[in-house]
Amino acid sequence: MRIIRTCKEMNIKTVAVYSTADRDSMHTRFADEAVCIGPPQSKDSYLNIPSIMAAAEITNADAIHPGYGFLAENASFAEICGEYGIKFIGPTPEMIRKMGDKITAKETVIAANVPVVPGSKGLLEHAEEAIELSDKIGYPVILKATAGGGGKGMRIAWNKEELADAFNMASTEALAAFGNGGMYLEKYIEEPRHIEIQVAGDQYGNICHLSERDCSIQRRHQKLIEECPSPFVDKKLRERLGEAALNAAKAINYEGLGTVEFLVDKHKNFYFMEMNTRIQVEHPVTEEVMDWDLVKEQIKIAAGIKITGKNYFPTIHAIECRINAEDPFKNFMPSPGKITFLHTSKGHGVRVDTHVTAGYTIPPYYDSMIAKIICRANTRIEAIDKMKRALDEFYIEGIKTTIPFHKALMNDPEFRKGNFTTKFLETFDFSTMPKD
Ligand code: MV4
Repeated sequence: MRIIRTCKEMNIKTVAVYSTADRDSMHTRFADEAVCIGPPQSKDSYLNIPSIMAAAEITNADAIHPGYGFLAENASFAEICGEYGIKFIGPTPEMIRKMGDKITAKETVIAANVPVVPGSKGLLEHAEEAIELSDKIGYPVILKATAGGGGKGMRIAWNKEELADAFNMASTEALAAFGNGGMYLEKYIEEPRHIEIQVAGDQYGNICHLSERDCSIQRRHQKLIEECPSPFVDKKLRERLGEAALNAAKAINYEGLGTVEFLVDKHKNFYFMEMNTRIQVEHPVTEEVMDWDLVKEQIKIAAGIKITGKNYFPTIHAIECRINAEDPFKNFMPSPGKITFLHTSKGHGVRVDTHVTAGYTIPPYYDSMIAKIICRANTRIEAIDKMKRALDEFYIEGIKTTIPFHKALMNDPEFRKGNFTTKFLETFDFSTMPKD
């Protein structure tokens, strides 16, 4: 829906691809054409490259926008598009590869003077090497599986005694889980914030940043709330983060929209975490603050149009709540099913991005996110209070959603003050969620 909206505004014809489970999804109706690419299982449809290329061939597609899941950061897919003479709307396969591998990405940004967490250069050979290194960088340290990601295959060691066992157990678990037991080690940053910088680069070396998004409110490494600007970032830190993000992007001559993610500690030290070579779910908070259409920018860059290259700083505030088909009263258990009534929030400063309608059945096969509510206002508190009203106005029947959780969050005194880190939900009082 998000890509089709912008294409229509640019007078570009669109083809929607869908699995048999998504036959009734709004995007199949909204696109100019729709092609079924397979059964519900992602590996047979949305990850089925031959099927997707066949859909592009029979519709004579000039370009493919990969969205932000599935194949969006798959370098081979980007390569195959090139072989078919179809423009992949995003960076080159080389850029995707460089930032896709955590160790290579770190080496690349270290060479560009971007701060990274102190730790091992590459993979650790054995526990003794981990102990020797940790004596130098100091405890606590965190062991990370090179084949892990999104929080999987991470283990913290608070002292030397713990480290040896931690290393052997983490490596065994990683081998079992990912088929690769390779581990690396970093200084553990306690109670970090997750703050990311939006960057945009064209085909001519012009590159700019559009300031930060604070994505610290996460549950099991799933972002739930994002906002721009971050209540923790002052003007100086914003400039330093922006410069570091541009240095990381320039190091690979980045083309397209991308996001450089940082860990930020309580002393405002920041460390490169990873770079995402795609547009992100939370891009609307930047769009609402900067009044940019980031998908339009992606398409213009892909078409060889230049960008200005100047940086953008926020003067107003935007916040996004991800609405998932999950029951927050049952430990966020998935709640697929048929939506029997739907009224989405409207009014000044409220945007709802969704593909669902009344009568639509949420399939159990994919990510549980069904809508994003984004609110924009002059100040953070006004944006939060507008979000409270928008959450109150969002009527949906037939499935459970995380709306009660978001209502409680918008009322939480610490959240309202901007006092939160990635650990916030570990101590959040879920009993404050309204039952209605
Ligand atoms: C860390 C860290 C603290 N210190 N690395 C989690 C998933 C992956 N993106 C990296 N993660 C972390 N790496 C060091 N050296 C804490 C986390 C982390 C985290 C980071 C961002 C957002 C949410 C998080 C939740 C738990 C742990």
